[in-house]
Amino acid sequence: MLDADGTLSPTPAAEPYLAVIDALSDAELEGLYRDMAEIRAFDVQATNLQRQGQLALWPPSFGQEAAQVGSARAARAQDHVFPSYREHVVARIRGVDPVDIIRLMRGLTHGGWDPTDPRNGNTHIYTLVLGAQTLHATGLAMGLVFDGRSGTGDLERDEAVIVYYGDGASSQGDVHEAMVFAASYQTPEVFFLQNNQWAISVPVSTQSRSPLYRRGDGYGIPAIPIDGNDVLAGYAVTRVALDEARTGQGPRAIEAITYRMGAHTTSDDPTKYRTSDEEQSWARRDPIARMATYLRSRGASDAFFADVEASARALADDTRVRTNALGGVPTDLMFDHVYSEPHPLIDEQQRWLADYEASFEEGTS
Ligand SMILES: Cc1ncc(C[n+]2csc(CCOP(=O)(O)OP(=O)(O)O)c2C)c(N)n1
Repeated sequence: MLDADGTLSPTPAAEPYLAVIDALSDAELEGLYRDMAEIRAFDVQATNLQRQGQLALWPPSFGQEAAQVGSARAARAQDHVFPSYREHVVARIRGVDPVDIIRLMRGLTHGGWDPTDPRNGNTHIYTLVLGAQTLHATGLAMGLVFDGRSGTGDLERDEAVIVYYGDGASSQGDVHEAMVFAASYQTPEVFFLQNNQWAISVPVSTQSRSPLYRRGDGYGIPAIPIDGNDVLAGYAVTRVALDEARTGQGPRAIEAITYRMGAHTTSDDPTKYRTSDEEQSWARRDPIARMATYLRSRGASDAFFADVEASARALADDTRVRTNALGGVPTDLMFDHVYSEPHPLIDEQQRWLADYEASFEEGTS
């Protein structure tokens, strides 16, 4: 709907979705921009904190803000969200404290947050095993059908599931099994694929010889490709797909075509496998810049943009301060869940590590 230069010029294929966009107020449209700008500031801060040794690893979401914000804002409060490991703004929109993501990446917790805590908006924990969350999501969606919590015709109450995965993950068997079960049981579920062009160093052309959304056909799952750098498309198409799914029409698939502008994680060096021409051509399609242009054309004020910049900076500052105060990794944690009962070898290793840690001047590494 939104061109790379920020002009609203919907194609004929966008027609059925225009009413969904028209229903958004100015404040809601500005909110989509705010979500994207704030999470980018957070993401840059988290990357810097990793470089300063404050966390072990960081998977940047830089460049994928539109796909994530649009789809997350499209979900209703009662929906269930299954992220992979890069959906920082999805988690934030649902209520997860972004510092809980940092705690996970710092090694302080195994899960990061409690999905059953209502403050976390039914957001399940990050899944680093590629594609596994699609099975978890389908299982939950099947449960919704069995329990009559979906498909009653009440959009405000019926529950649906959205699951995020990547182009690389689409090659995992788990994703295919999840789609077969979803189609068989007509689950109220949206498979939201962010095709960010690269599975670490493997290009999407190696993962699939045909566009990924076309795989939906093979399972009998209606699938739609969208411009993943257009937050309006992400919002409208996901909103419709979730509502179709929750009304008992079965699962839907969306392929958001986007680009990972940063590294895969802070352990990766993308200059080894992609060209700066490619990076620059995608930078010209930046999702945040195009939404800014669109909002300005609708009359958004300088004061609005200044306010977003200030709140983005405040989020980044808060993240830095709270991360620096998180403290060291509790070394017992890694031994706690190896066996369900005490084990002499584990006890010995735990004692060794405690002695080793104590040998440092500060008593901790
Ligand atoms: C089952 C499994 N196999 C391999 C890996 C190693 N691995 C981590 S991320 C990744 C690439 C994932 O690419 P994609 O699904 O496109 O998601 P992106 O990281 O680009 O968002 C791989 C192969 C893993 N985590 N899990």
